[in-house]
Amino acid sequence: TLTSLQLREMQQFFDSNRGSSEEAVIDGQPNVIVIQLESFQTSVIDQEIDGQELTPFLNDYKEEVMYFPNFYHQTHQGRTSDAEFMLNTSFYPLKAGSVYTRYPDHSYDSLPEKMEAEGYETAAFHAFERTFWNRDDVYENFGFDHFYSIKDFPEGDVIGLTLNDEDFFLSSVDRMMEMSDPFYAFMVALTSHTPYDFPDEKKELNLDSIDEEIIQNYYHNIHFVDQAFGALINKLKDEGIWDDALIVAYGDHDSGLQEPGRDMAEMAEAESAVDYLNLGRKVPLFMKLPNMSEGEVMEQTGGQVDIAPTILSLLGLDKGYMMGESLLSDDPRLTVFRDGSYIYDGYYYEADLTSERENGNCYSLESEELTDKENCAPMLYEAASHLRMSDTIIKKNAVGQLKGESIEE
Ligand code: GP9
Repeated sequence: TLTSLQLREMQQFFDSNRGSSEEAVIDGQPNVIVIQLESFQTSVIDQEIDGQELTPFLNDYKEEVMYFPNFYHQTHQGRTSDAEFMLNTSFYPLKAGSVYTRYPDHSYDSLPEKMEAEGYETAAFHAFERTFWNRDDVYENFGFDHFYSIKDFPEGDVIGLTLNDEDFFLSSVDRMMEMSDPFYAFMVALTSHTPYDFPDEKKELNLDSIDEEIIQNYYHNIHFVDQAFGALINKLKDEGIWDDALIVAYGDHDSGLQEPGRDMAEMAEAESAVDYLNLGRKVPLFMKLPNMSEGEVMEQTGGQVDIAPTILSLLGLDKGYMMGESLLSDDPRLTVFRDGSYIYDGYYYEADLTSERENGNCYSLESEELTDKENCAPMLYEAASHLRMSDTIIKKNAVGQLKGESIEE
């Protein structure tokens, strides 16, 4: 259990982190569809190789919806499971391992539970083995009503680890149509998973100018997922689900192929620490509000812990015990990475992993130059305390105690 001192500190944090109630709220109860894309980094959006667009569908899609180009993944060793965990709980990943494998039965003020309390039917979709990353237990604990795993999908072409994303997306929509409105559907795509092997007969791009075959294959995967995502959106439109729904799509984490000296870094002309931050940490986020008539580029910075609070704020619901903040509030928000680095108000603090936390470097995001450490100093304590509080709450399974529930010994 939490000590009374911890309880007081955390209650103060959550009270001050409640957010403003002045943000726009959607009328009624829209269906909510969240799509997590595998190893999908922002650098591929609008990227052309020898005149060929990698993501032609998404390049157009961002003109139709809210697009967040300054959005960062906060995953760590748990990779895909960390991204899912942040999406559904708005807590940070652990320093070592994955919450899914270390604490699969712990409870949170989770997105599915909150939505269910409002009358939503909830389902998670992932066309892979049910038990991988302990998803069967974790999803149940999060409060999902259904989990559609590989055994629930018709057979189709396999790319990489499992059923390809296009068949996965289209069959998932068939399942959604059997659910009662309003529903919350959480889809975890998988095609573009490392090591990115891709069938020759499905390759549409000529990427001969890239030396590294694994990077060529990553881009072939991305191009395929882009068109699969397009097929999903077209089906949602055809089936009449699109207009009224709130639809959120984002990348889970980077490709792991962007280190200095490799083709990807060279193509991006990455040099500064900020260039590498952008290449390795930015994942695209798209948000389509009900009856949206035109798109908007949302320049604010944020991270994956902020998605659930944004969804809840749009639905007019209290986020309760979540660490993140709505991306639609005007206040600058703190985006903390698991290694202690963070972004706040135009500055990037890069933690020095070899020595003391205070010895990191402070960069201006705009100029990409190293700046006076004082610019980053205001959030040094705050960033560390976010990670510490999140760890303590996860490990002690303390959300119930924070909510005032009686504690079972
Ligand atoms: C498999 C998938 C693996 O279900 O989640 O993705 P990873 O965590 O390796 O990125």
